Amino acid sequence: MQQTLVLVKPDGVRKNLIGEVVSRFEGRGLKISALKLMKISEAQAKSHYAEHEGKPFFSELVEFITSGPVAAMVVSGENAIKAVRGMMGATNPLDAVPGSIRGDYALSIGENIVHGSDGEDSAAREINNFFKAEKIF
Ligand SMILES: Nc1nc2c(ncn2[C@@H]2O[C@H](COP(=O)(O)OP(=O)(O)OP(=O)(O)O)[C@@H](O)[C@H]2O)c(=O)[nH]1
Ligand SMILES: [Mg+2]
Repeated sequence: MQQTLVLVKPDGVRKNLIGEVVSRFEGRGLKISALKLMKISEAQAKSHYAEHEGKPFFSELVEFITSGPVAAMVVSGENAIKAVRGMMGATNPLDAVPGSIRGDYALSIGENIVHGSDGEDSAAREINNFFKAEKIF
């Protein structure tokens, strides 16, 4: 059993894709263990994307992820981290296969609909960043 932090990013929320994303995970057999709509603060965004600090697109990344509400969720199941990453598709939607979320709904690397933790350490850190004091079912 693994838990992973998924965000439907502001572009996904604007495109009314929260239900589509949740439905794909549930259909696969993964569980939604926590879920909320929220606006990410600048500090929380910088912490979430700390690994990218110093890269040329960092400020753009923080600006985008704070540009509107996100749907934050904890997704649980066997090998949930890898399963979710596979369903999201490649970072650059132009490389994401059709049938993946990014391959079906995005065209631009800066606006690629979803985030999913990339490993057990980042999942634990990110879940703590978003659901610190909250119940995870
Ligand atoms: N503009 C721009 N954005 C980038 C670039 N590389 C990555 N990003 C953005 O930064 C986010 C985080 O990058 P990564 O962690 O390497 O990619 P990822 O793990 O597939 O995506 P996340 O699940 O969002 O973390 C990506 O989802 C992109 O939106 C880039 O070269 N240019
Ligand atoms: Mg990442």
